[in-house]
Formats: sequence, structure tokens, C-alpha cells
Amino acid sequence: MADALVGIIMGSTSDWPTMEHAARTLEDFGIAWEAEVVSAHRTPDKLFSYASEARGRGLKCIIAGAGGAAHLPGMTAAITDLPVLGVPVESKALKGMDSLLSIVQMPGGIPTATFAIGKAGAINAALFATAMLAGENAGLLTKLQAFRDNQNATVKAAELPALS
Ligand code: RP5
Repeated sequence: MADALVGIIMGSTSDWPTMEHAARTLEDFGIAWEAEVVSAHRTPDKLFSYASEARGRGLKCIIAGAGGAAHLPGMTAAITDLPVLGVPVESKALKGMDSLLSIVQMPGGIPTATFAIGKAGAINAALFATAMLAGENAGLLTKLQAFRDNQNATVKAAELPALS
């Protein structure tokens, strides 16, 4: 298997049902990825080693998903200079608003991209990573354009149901 270009990390195994959508999207584009649980507060030592070694291992960006007090994306961005794409995972108590605000409100100086709460955010983070990688990969750019053209045609061809 090719060395991963995109690292997917998440604070808990409970985030995987959301974050697997990022993995599936990358897989569909044929982009090599890896996924691991890396918790900012439960395994800070692992977070430090993962983030500090990421560029040297060949990763081009990191998609980081977390819920609640979701400091994983921001802390990852603090340690690595790779682009970090944050996915707010939907929490039980606050439906992911806590995750969203934790990730999006980074103070100036350490940018952390922030996507929508939940599945849409996981998919879009992967599509964003795809667009970044496509800048230096003509074959990937062709695939991304085909994906968008197909989506465009599907929406235009959709018919609304008749009145009931
Ligand atoms: C965060 O706490 C994780 O990202 C997860 O979204 C949330 C809950 O984790 P678990 O209690 O389900 O392990 O660290």
C-alpha cells in the first residue's frame, strides 16, 4: 500500500462513524490515507509525536475530528506546519455546537480550517484535501472535475415528487 498522503485523526473511536466518511471519500479518489485515534487530552504524548513527525513521514495534510471540548485540531496545528482540516463531531449534549466553536475560534497565528458539523464536514474536509493535492496532480484534478460535473448533472436531472 502507498504511503499515506492524508492523515485522519480523531479524539475517540466514537468519532469513527463520522470520520469514516472522510476516509471513504479519499478512498474513492484513490488517495492514500491513514486513520488513528489521537486524543489531545487522553494521549497528549501521542498527539505530540504524531503531529511533529507527520511532515517527515510524507503526509501533506491532516484531517482532525473531535467532539465536545474539541482541541485536537487546534493543538495539532500548533505542533505541525502542515494544513490541519478540523471536523467538529456532533456531541450528545450540544449537538456539535461546542465542537464547532472550539475548532473555529482559533486565535490569530495558528490557522485551523473548520468544516461543517458531522458527516458533511468529514466529506468536505476530504474533498478540500483532494483539491489541495490536485494542484500538483493532473490525474487527481481530472477525477475531481469529473466528480463535480457528475454532481452538477445529478442535481439538474433530479425531479421533485408530485403533490400528494
Ligand atoms: C472527544 O470526546 C472525542 O473527540 C469525542 O468526540 C468525545 C467523546 O469521546 P468518548 O467519550 O466517546 O470517547 O475527545
